[in-house]
Amino acid sequence: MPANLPPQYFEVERRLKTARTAQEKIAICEELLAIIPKHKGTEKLQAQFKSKIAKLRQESERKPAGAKHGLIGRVEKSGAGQVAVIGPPNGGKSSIIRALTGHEVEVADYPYTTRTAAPFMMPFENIQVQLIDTPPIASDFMENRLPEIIKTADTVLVAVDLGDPEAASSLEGVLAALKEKRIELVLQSRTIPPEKCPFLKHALLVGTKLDAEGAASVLDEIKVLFAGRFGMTAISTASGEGVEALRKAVFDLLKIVRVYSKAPGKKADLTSPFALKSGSTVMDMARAVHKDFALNLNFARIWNRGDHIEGLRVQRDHVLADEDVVELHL
Ligand SMILES: Nc1nc2c(ncn2[C@@H]2O[C@H](COP(=O)(O)OP(=O)(O)OP(=O)(O)O)[C@@H](O)[C@H]2O)c(=O)[nH]1
Ligand SMILES: [Mg+2]
Repeated sequence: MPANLPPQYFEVERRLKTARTAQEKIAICEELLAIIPKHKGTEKLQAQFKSKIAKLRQESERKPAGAKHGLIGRVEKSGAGQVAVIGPPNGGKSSIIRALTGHEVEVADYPYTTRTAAPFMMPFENIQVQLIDTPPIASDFMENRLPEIIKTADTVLVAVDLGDPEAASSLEGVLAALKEKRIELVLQSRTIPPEKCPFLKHALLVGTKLDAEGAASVLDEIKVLFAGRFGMTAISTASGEGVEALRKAVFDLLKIVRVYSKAPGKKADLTSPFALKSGSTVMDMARAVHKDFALNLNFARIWNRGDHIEGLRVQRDHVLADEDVVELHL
């Protein structure tokens, strides 16, 4: 079958011959990939460019100088939790982050727009959650340092492009690529034993481009195929549908409680909660406030407007609930 390449392809291809650095070559190959018409006759050519890009990326990452120039590495944690947003090329990862954080994250209609992992803060009520935008994962390629980022993140969002009729297989491709790195994404309600901690990660699927043609049926298909394996929510960053629900879903995925410290006789500062792991006790709260509190803690009193609790006296091992106001007594 003829490839039928447009004239623009040959113009860009000429630049490839004179490109010197790996980064330049990668950028040109990506441009070519975006130009190549997608049909059976160009499958081989597309595959050649994908593998060329993969090799160039590995080559450029091997050079120590690369690290100084923004290649990805661990992202220092900040805020109440760290969430890696991962997924296939062009799947809408950066758009999710842009919608949730309001930052000018780079978004474009060609694959491999995001080259390096970068953190952005998402406000949720009175806390900030750190979202990491990441380079894409394809079944045959993943940035060298991406597995480390996923392992250190608290939890994971996986973008699923609902505008792509092949979304299910590209999701399987992402999961398979992670499996090769011994990372398994699991349902958020599953308990992860401590010894499996960096390798098993709670994840939520985020269907993107809900406004795209055929999105509703792709969403149904993914829900059926992955039922029991993952929870799923869907958004359109174009119309704004589902964005606020996703913000809350990210908070729920993190499994944290927000608790406020209060001094006896004074009001609690409800603007700056401590974010503790769900299941944390009064003792954990005391440790977070100050080590002396933990050493000398006697009991605590708790208020919770939602649960109609008023100054309830509790012991050190009492498990805290979201929005508890805690008065520590030494
Ligand atoms: N119609 C529509 N298009 C969307 C939506 N979200 C993202 N897009 C488009 O999808 C394309 C890819 O979006 P990105 O957010 O850059 O995707 P990405 O996964 O970060 O892409 P890479 O970084 O290249 O892997 C862009 O053209 C976006 O405008 C949406 O909700 N609706
Ligand atoms: Mg991106």
